[in-house]
Amino acid sequence: MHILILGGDGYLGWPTSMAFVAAGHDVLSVDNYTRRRIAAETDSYPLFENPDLETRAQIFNSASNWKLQCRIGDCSDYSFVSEIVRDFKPDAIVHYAEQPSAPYSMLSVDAARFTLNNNLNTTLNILMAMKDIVPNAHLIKLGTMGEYGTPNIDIEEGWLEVEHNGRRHKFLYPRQAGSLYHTTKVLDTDLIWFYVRMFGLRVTDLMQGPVYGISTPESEVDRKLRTSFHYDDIFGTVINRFVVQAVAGVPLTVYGKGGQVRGYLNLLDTLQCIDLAARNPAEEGELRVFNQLTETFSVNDLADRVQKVGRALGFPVEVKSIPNPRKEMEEHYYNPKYTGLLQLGLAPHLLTDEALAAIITEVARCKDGIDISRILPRVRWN
Ligand code: USQ
Repeated sequence: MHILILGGDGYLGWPTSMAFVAAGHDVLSVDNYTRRRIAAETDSYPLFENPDLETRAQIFNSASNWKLQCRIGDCSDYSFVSEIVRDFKPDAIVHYAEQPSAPYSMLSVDAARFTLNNNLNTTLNILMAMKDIVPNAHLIKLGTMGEYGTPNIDIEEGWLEVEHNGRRHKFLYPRQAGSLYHTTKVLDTDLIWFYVRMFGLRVTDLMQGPVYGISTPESEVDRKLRTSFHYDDIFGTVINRFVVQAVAGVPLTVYGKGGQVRGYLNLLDTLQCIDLAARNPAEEGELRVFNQLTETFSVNDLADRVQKVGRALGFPVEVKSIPNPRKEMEEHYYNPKYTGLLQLGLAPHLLTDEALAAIITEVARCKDGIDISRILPRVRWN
């Protein structure tokens, strides 16, 4: 397949680009280094340096017989998106090209406006380019479990059958996000559903939970091919942050009561899910939604596990609740369904003690790169 990856320099975009090339596809990976710019602006550097996309592609290509192509450009600019879609003629488009940080989106009016403009314009440009140039292509869009929020009923996979006054209709499952970033994903979903209804596009929306992990098979070849691993409050996701805190001797930063439950998955499983979606495209005129997670944990569960495994490895891990910088429920019902990807063949890598120990050990090798001034939260919702 011709696979276009938008946001190819990111935590998920880079390993996805390598994995698709290694599986034999023609891949064009596109980025404009927005995450690198925001990271520099907010003093949020990753644990180890990552060469830029073009350099990493060169390293990857010269270490193998593969050819990962890349382009640097801004997907919120329609002339750029239409040009690459016209030239490359993708069969599948993987859309990661969004500002992905909830805390950044809550930092200031400028950060909020950038998040809204960038994320919505990029999604619109992709849909317009698909409609006008490659109407049969399959869009694989990264949504987020955070679109649903934490409702007091079971979370279905994307859709809800409603009975009202004796009649039934299927609607998009209600969404109520907890940050402006998550809200842009809700708005994306409405935009996508409109284009699917009007123009018969094929779309898979992957409602992903927080991802953890560093290495993937393709990054084993050269350490410079590892993905960007953030542990700061802006770009670091909670498990990756806890692992770094455990290694650095900083008490694990449980926000508030720690009863916040989310659905998590290993980076390796993100790659599996994207591959499964690409090999099993949505039908023409279908918005197919999968909840992309493999298990659920509360923040307290995660802290207990990292503490237990970290201590067994010789790190004196402590856990400390700190005031929650976010506005979110700290004790709540949470029961998401996530059978769709399993039915397509997903074989989960669960957060076992061994898996956690491997990540802690890998981070410990980079201990000198940890700057503990980047750990405590700097952005408050209120
Ligand atoms: N949390 C802590 N301590 C920390 C960091 C986070 O208690 O040091 C808590 C948060 O308050 C939240 C939970 O852990 O309740 C998850 O936080 P997170 O920072 O790992 O995830 P989040 O900000 O929600 O965003 C991440 C990705 C985002 C993706 C989302 C999936 O950055 O791109 O969409 O995970 S989900 O969380 O399901 O919405």
